[in-house]
Amino acid sequence: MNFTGQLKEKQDIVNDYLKEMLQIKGAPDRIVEAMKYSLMAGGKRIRPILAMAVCNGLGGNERDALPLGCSIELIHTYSLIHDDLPAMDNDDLRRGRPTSHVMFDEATAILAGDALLNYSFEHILKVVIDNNYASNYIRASHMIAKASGALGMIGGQVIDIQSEGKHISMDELLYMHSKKTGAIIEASCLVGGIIANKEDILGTVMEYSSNLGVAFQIVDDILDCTGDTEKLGKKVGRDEKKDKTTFVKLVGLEESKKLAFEYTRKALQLSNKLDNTGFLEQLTNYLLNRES
Ligand code: GRG
Repeated sequence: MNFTGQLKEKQDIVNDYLKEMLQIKGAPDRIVEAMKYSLMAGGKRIRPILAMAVCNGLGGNERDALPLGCSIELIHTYSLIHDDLPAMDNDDLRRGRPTSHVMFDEATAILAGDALLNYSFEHILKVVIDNNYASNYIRASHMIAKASGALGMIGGQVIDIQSEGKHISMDELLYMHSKKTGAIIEASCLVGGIIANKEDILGTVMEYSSNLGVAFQIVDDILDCTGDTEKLGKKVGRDEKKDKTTFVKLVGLEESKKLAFEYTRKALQLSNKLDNTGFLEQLTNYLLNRES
């Protein structure tokens, strides 16, 4: 099967698992509806797929990384809902649909994000219990919690908000994105390595994923300038409108493309140490050349 087929197969596995996860009985219909609305609106599912790919590449069973990978997808979706709120980026289109606060209302969007975050950790603990409190599952769970909190994604978001309308340096931009975007991408890959029980190679997984995270964010910035709303499922030109420092603003479009290529090249040098099936390499290239 070619890469596109393999990717689609993995996206289907993730989507089936997420659908099953959201069979929440007993909660008010409105909150479950709002959780499903954002979670099942599409999305590339790269975080759970990275967890599965690293796990598989290191000799584990990719299905073992699926439950924690999907918990990360819930955290990612909550961050998108909250990031789109009027108090943050105030966006009205996400994953090709009106954002949660537009479709429902602001209070429901806040609560849907909160509910996804809480449900993610409820599910993580269930996975730990189901695996007899195995230490690698506990370590992987700790990794996810740390990456999504003040030391990771939320910390990065705070720096992002504080930096709006200001000039920041390349080092500051890289630091902000290592937290805001990178921490969760790194945690996804590390979860794959930890679940595969390959502690000795986690340093390489970390290095691979931090390079991938930077490349991913640079491409995100480039797509905000050159991308197509229809394909991206979100409005373009938002960074400029909000006077954010981006890679494109700092070094220009052509240099940003070179930078994305360079970080991807560094990630690719490491991907073959993590996976001899070639899937991770193809996934890394796909993320550089994506249009959405
Ligand atoms: C509000 C708690 C809180 C955190 C916000 C991650 C984040 C921090 C905000 C998301 C907004 C954003 C544009 C982040 C930069 C890159 C990024 C994470 C893009 C979206 O990820 P994709 O491309 O989206 O994987 P899909 O829809 O494919 O899942």
